[in-house]
Amino acid sequence: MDTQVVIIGSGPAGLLLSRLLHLNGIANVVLEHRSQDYVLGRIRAGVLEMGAVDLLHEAKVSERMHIEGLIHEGIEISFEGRRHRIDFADLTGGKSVMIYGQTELTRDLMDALAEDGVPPRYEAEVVAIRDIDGPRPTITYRQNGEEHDITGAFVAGCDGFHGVSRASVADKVETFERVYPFGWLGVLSETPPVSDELIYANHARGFALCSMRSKQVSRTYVQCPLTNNVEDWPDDRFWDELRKRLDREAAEAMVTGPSIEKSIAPLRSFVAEPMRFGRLFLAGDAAHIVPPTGAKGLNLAASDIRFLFRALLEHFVEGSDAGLNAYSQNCLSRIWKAERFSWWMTTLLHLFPDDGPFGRKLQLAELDYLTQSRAASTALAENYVGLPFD
Ligand code: RFL
Ligand code: PHB
Repeated sequence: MDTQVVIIGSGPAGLLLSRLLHLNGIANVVLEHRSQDYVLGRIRAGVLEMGAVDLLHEAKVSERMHIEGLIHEGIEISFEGRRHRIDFADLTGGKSVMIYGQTELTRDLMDALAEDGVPPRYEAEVVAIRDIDGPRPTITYRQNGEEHDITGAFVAGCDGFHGVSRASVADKVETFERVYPFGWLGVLSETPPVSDELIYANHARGFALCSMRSKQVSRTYVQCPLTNNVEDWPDDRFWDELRKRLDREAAEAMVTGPSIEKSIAPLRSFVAEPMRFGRLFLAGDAAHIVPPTGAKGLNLAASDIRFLFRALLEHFVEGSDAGLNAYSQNCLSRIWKAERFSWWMTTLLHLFPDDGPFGRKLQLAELDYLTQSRAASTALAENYVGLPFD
């Protein structure tokens, strides 16, 4: 079989690219290793920048998001028993973020592709990518125990951090990495959120985050050792620990309930350079990872896709390769700024046991400065709502 663009992976990056290309008459096939239910069962991001919201609008999948999503014009930072609001609207000239779960966005994209008769091929694991320097790369995938080949003009490697795309060019990639000495234990529960906005808490016992998926569903996290398993954290222990890391008012307002989902995620900063290898383009988590503290992972995947989609359109419609040639550089310039911001927020808010009392004092001084200085608050707000998509 032959198509114009072969897309590996049906995470937000792959689905969004497929949808945008399809709407513009560019034939593509998405190959996804896992089942549709498995992909929809992964609980991940919840915060969208307006640049990502605009792209979903362009992809004609924003209707439900605009009804069910929540607009947030600020976040709260908690430390030393008090909460301080960072007012995005005031500090950035009216900007805000959208709270809408990655699961919902994924479902909207999958539904739209299925309705148009071009759904991803699920349970189709890509095992080899060949001839990326020739005119027609070949992708081999395994489905129902059989191997199939598909060729295309371009390959989009949207297969996440553990995918085959980056691995297939391992000898040509330069990587930059920082691994953090802790993880996030996340709990999804059918309980009303503690506050109307997200609370990011710095505490001597470790970081905590109170987020949400709706006015009835909470998503909460606590920093935990990497050696922990979810079995170490029965619901009662989780809620007790979270309560201890919040200010008294929030702790008292907290409504607890059984967890619907519970998982531990490691924290990592990672960038692969470049992002283009002949006719193979890496996008999203396949090329970079940020710790979730700045809520940037999904948003970076969306901005990569915006650059890649525009570049492919330019190639197929106008016959120009300028966008494809600039892809890696355009993406990386934005990615490194999000890497810096996510690293900074992680460093500011988590407990780093090896930093000792001096490190802790510096953290508290910086938090104090951040919440008192308009200039410092503005820098946080500007990055959190998202730097321009191009
Ligand atoms: P994905 O979503 O990992 O999708 C990759 C897909 O590729 C498939 N695949 C293959 N398919 C075929 N053949 C192969 N050989 C394949 N190998 C892999 C996989 O099965 C998968 O379906 O990558 P994508 O599309 O780049 O999307 C990235 C985002 O999912 C990720 O950056 C965010 O979830 C990160 N993230 C957050 N981002 C935000 O912008 N805001 C947030 O609030 C936020 N919170 C989070 C997060 C990530 C978290 N975890 C668990 C990592 C919170 C958490 C806890
Ligand atoms: C989430 O709702 O899952 C979430 C929100 C903000 C973050 C990370 C995760 O920084």
